[in-house]
Amino acid sequence: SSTGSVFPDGFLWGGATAANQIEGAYDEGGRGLATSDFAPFISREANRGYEGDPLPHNAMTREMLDDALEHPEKWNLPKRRGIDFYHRYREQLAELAAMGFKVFRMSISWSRIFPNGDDAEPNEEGLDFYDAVFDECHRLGMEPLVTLCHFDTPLNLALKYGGFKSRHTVDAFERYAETVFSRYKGKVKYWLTFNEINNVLTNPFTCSGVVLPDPNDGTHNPYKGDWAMKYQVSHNQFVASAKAVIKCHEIDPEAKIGNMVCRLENYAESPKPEDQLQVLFEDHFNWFYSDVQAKGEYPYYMKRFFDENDIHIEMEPGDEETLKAGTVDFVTISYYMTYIMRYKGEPVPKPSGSLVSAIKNPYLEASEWGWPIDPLGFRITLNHIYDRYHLPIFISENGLGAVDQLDENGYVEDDYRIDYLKRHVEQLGEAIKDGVDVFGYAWWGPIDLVSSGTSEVSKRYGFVSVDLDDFGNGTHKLGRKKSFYYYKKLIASNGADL
Ligand code: P53
Repeated sequence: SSTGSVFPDGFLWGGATAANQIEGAYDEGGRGLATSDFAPFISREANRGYEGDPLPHNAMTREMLDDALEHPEKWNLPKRRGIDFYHRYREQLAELAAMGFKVFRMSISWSRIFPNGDDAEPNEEGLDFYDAVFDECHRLGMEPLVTLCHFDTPLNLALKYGGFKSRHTVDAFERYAETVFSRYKGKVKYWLTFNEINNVLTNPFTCSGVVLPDPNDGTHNPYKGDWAMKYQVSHNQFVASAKAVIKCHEIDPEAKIGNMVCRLENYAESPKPEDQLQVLFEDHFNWFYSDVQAKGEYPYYMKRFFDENDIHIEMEPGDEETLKAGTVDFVTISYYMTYIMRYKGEPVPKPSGSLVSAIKNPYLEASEWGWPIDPLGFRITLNHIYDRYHLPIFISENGLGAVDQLDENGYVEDDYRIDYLKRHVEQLGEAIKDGVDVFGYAWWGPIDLVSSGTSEVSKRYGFVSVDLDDFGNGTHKLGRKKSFYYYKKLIASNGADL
């Protein structure tokens, strides 16, 4: 490897995005509506009000959805606008390439390809758009790493079938996956199936197209959720993911396909054995997702939870074989923070998604959104994952959302972001020295974009700034923050120059 660097040669440095958070143009190019087009803006003040209260931010009920469909003008729906990547991808990608990016993680908007999810033919204009984007990535020396479904199920599938509650949606997904694998064969080497597949537990609408009837019926509450439904949806998505893996290998044997989980690393609140036991329970709820996708079968530890909670997974004939045949080539995670566990007396899946641990870690500082900053936890989690699967790991997301005071050039001295990056890359290097096989690192939101949890643009992650506010005002002019130059130097030295 290059002088002074612990990172292997060819390490994929770069950044990650999602269609629903950057593209905009929600009603152009033949695109159909997606669940993400109904994720309302939630102000920082309102968001703060949720602290300690396990309500997901981007929950959408039937009632809210109907209202937003009928009176969109009453709602601020920033994911319809994104950062206008659809029209401005050339200049935006050029800025990322200027930092020396080797990889650009993005997602395809399913409803650009199949506007209703279950159309007879794909939308050629949508297919063309991604051809152009992938070509541009290659021209700029960046490998596209593409998520099939990142929180944006076609709305029609949500309304007609309850999204992934139904096997119809599984079939539609397989068809969509097959279509893009064939179309982009040779152009895309790395694929991911579902973004943060485990977030169905807290955000079934966003993640899986499940329209919830009523916010007070318990389905929104991660402690009291409708577990039977959520685990059935999980099963259906496991099958959909495995089918996509199988198709991908058939269509393009050169391509590699991975999964993506929101990694929840848990610490016990105290040395009390009961707290350790709670950690074990909570770990299981998180490992469950990567265990099924990486090992191809249901782990032993879920059976008791399912039995005691009257959860009966409906499997179709062949599902078990599909899961076994459709294991992923590599494992990917998002890593933002760690969580503290206190004994609850029974195994109860904890909140994930945009929800921070209810118990604060006194040893850690937190972001302005209350997300604890824990670089050592990154090293710990990487070792745990590698120990469990011995599969190559890609970091799909890691990053810091902050309020930036941008000057008239879109510049800000964002030392807080540099510090977060530096400390996490340091620990990534330690994990590699420990022997963990990591082949790439994608910073979440290398260009400012729309937040997933709250649809804020003012929760900025970027090294590149975008002149845009939470209400769609702004020129879209791009700027380079101090962190832009830091990351550029870091990449140029293959991680040696921190
Ligand atoms: P935002 C919550 C906690 C950890 C990861 O999140 C999460 C979420 C979802 O809100 O999701 C991932 O934008 C997700 C991205 C998202 C990013 O983390 O809420 O895959 O789409 O933007 C950061 O600050």
